[in-house]
Amino acid sequence: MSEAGLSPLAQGISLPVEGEKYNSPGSIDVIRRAGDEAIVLLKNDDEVLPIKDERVAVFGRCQINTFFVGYGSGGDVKPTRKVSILDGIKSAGINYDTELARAYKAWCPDHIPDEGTWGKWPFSFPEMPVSDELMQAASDSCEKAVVVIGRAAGEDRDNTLTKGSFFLTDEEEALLEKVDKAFENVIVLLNIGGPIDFTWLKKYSNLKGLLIVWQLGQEMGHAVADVLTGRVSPSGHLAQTIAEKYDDYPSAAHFGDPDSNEYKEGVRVGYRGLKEALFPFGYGLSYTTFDTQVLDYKETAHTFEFRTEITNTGKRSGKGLVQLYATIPGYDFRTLVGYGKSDELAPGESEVILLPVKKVQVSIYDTDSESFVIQKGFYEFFIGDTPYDTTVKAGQATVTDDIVVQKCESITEGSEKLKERIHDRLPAPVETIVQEQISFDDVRAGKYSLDDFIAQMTPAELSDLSRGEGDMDSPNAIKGNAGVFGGITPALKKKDIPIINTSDGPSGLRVCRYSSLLPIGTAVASTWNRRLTEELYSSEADDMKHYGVDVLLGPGMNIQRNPLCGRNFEYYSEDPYLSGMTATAAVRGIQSKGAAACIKHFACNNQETNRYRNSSDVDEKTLREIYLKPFEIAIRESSPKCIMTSYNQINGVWAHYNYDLVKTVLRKEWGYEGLVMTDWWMQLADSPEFPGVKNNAYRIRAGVNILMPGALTRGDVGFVHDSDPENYLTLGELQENARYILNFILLR
Ligand code: BMA
Repeated sequence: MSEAGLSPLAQGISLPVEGEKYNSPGSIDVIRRAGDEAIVLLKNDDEVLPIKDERVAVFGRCQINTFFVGYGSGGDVKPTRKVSILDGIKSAGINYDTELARAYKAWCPDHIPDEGTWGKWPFSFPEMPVSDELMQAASDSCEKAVVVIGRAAGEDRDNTLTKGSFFLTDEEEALLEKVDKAFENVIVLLNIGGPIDFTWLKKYSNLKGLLIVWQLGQEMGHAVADVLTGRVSPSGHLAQTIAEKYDDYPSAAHFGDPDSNEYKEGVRVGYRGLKEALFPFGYGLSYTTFDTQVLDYKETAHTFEFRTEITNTGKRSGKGLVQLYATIPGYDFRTLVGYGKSDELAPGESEVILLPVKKVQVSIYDTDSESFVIQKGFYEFFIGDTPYDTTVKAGQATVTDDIVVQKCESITEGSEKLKERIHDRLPAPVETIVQEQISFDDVRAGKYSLDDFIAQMTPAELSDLSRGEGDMDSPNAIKGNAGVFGGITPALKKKDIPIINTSDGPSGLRVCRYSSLLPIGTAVASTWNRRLTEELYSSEADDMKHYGVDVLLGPGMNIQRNPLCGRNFEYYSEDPYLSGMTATAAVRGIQSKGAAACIKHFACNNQETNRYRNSSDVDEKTLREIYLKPFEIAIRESSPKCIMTSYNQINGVWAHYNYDLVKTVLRKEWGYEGLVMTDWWMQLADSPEFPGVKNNAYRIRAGVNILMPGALTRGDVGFVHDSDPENYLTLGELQENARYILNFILLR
């Protein structure tokens, strides 16, 4: 985003790193272990993997120019080191073709990939042509070939259906063809942030090994080598479907329109809309094999409980995964309702894994009754390696009558009903009863109530409290911060209200200091390991503590609706349950040391094209069962202290103006008490229900507490307020808004 007058960071310019080389204690180790467990083995014919003592020829320039993370606010992290795939192969002592490596090392510096500018980053890098002589020499001295293919996309940068983005380039295809002719054992490593085209796979008969190694952060090369050498058996499983071809994806025909996208596929996202796939959701091979039994199953008032046992039935140690799927009456697909990752199991070793399923997890949204209902009918549960695998029946249940589990209010009806709701629910103002001037410290000390304090605040002070200081990289916080709020004016400072600082991002702190670069979100989800995920993000919490960062703007957790979405690397999965549970673990890790997580982007931010203005047009059932569900799970399971509304519109209403999204669903139905902030900057608009109420007044009426980073530029009219709610924000609304902000600061 480049806007005259905004800070370099706000214009997407990465700022230089300062200060000492720092890695929080244990971060290097947990980042590597998360990388180890994220890698997904898709193909291993003739047990071509792991590499034993064979000599290996490594092709592909991304062995050197490895993609460690995607682009944008989630990728601008400055780690103390970045271990490339070749570095990892070398340090693991793999017997690799040094002549070939030398050729790549000589070629790459002369063909430095163009870094690009904000939103124009390269999806891929030019590939080095390999001469016949070099290929011959390599095949003469090596038994196996490894080919690294790299891709990246990001914020403001959706993938495109072109060669070099979703499709392979001619050079990449030529390289694969040459290698496939020269070697009998070919292994491909996909250094990617999300699914690409796989139609090329069947062309190469000697391609026996296929690994998605993702973008694994600073320790990437070591994690890749750990799996290549068999130091670790791969245990990653797909968090999204890999279809035969792009057009198979249920959203393929309704993605990427700059103005609006109707989610015509409804709930049929990913595996829910596909009877089969090239590599299904949940799929992942190991160097060993596992068998899972159901030891017992019982139904209680509110749960279905499964006790399972997973056994390593192979010859190598490894971690196994138990996935539990349910059939739900009325749906012709099975739904993920539980999963558990085992510890490292030696051959023959077993582990009992408990899978408690809350009955509400099999409820569906009934539009007529505006409620979540466990429908009467027959439910079956299966343990399987994908939603299509019904090998092991785990249990069944018959529900004799519909059970309403949550009464809701329709949030996609017209403006008139919304206007009534808003009118009926305007919060009453808080009267001033304490004459003595109260400070925020007095409230902290319990001398006065928060409402006593708020009652003494003027409308101007309340207004200033509801916005950030103005721009990113505030001088009042660590260099490179994303902006501050709280005591941002002399009047608010005088009241002892502290400054709260925010920083990106989900894969590491985006500050001008050395901090850990973690694996990307979808790689973390591919571990299917909640304990490890929590441990990983608690290492980022250490960085936050070390640098005094109050709020992490992450995790990003929108549903991966379509493989072209540029921010899929940051997000977790196509499945609401896996997304919600991974986010839950991440929030627990981030908040484990007192800092705040800010889950984002609420909601339906499923494409980057025209992200500030496009509208995600979604029916209510789909909205609630798929796109809001991960946020609901994370809020109910981990109480994130903040949530960020998304840039886009939802059914024509911007998220940061969406009363029903925030006050009806988030506050009223989910009981969320945390802080709601906008994404960075927001569009100006008049309220359709109250045309006199516009911009920040419209935002606060919708319940979005803080405008970040706060710039009152873009012609913002600021606040007006009166006791005339038809045309003005009321004092009660401003005070209620302040209560959420000050409660957040109190409870931080
Ligand atoms: C916006 C979004 C958010 C990010 C914020 C601050 O553009 O990308 O995800 O947290 O900027 O950098």
